[in-house]
Amino acid sequence: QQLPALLRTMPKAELHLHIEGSLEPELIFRLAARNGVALPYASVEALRAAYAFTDLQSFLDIYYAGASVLIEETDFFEMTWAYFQRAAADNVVHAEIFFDPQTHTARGVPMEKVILGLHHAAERAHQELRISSRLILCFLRHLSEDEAFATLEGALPYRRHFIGVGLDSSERGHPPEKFSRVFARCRELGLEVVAHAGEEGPPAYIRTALDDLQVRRIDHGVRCTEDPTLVERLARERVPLTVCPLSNVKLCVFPNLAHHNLPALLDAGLCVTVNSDDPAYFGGYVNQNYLELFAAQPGLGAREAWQLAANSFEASFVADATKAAWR
Ligand code: ES4
Ligand code: ZN
Repeated sequence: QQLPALLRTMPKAELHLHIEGSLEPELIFRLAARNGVALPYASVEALRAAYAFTDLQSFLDIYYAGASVLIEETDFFEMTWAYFQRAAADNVVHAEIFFDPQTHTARGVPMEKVILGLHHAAERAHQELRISSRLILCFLRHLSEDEAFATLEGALPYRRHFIGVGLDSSERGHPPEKFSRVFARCRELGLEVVAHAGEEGPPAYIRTALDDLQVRRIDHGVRCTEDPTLVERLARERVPLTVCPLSNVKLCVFPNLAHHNLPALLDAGLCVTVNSDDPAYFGGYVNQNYLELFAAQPGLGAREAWQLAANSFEASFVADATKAAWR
């Protein structure tokens, strides 16, 4: 079996990973006990049994409940360090990691504990695992733009610890343009900008993410194929899509991996990448995404594997000089 070995061992970048989505049930229960947080689930098994999602919102409800056990800086550190060890096992050499500060600050956790916990894990991963990484602060789109501005304000003392901002949480009814002003401010500050769009939302949300937010990448974006003119634009402008195959199946965006449109996106000449999104909830880390997708799609082979890995580096926010050194 040469193809699985190639998928496992090829160096790759991961560009769409919510760190709170890497919290495994065992760690959730350990932190709940340590912090005295009550969980609405009796056991690890009962929690795992609840991971049967019907759409994005049914997942988010459980994801925010899981994140409620994170209180101290060391909790954020332990979660992030556990992710980096998994990433190293998957030959991830570079990771751009989303975090959702509002999920924590709303519970009274100081911004400093969130960001420094993540940052110290990233430093250790660089030293001990040789993984480079960057942090991307996500605004929760079901909250207001004013709350996003307040979150940005609270994070600016730690500006040097994150390279960009993103937009996540409930997509339908919360179009990108709701955040036009705060994204304009972020761009002025020199932050990279990305947004989830076209996961559950319509292709129109991908357009407004590009036009109104001026994003550099689209997270998910799989519904672009409903609008051929938009697909042409994404190809022409080489806007990367950070696609998450197992996530899309778990959230019922596609019925199974054999029906996933990633091959069509590649054929259309898009800069598609493969990522894990919320690996503790969706059935596996990045290599599992590659392995299951390639197993389900006979048209995907070594050529496409190399293309996807190359795309992951092309789409990353590291400087071009670093990209040249990777080659
Ligand atoms: C997310 Cl899969 C997904 N979509 C939107 N927001 C999210 N936050 C964490 N996972
Ligand atoms: Zn996501």
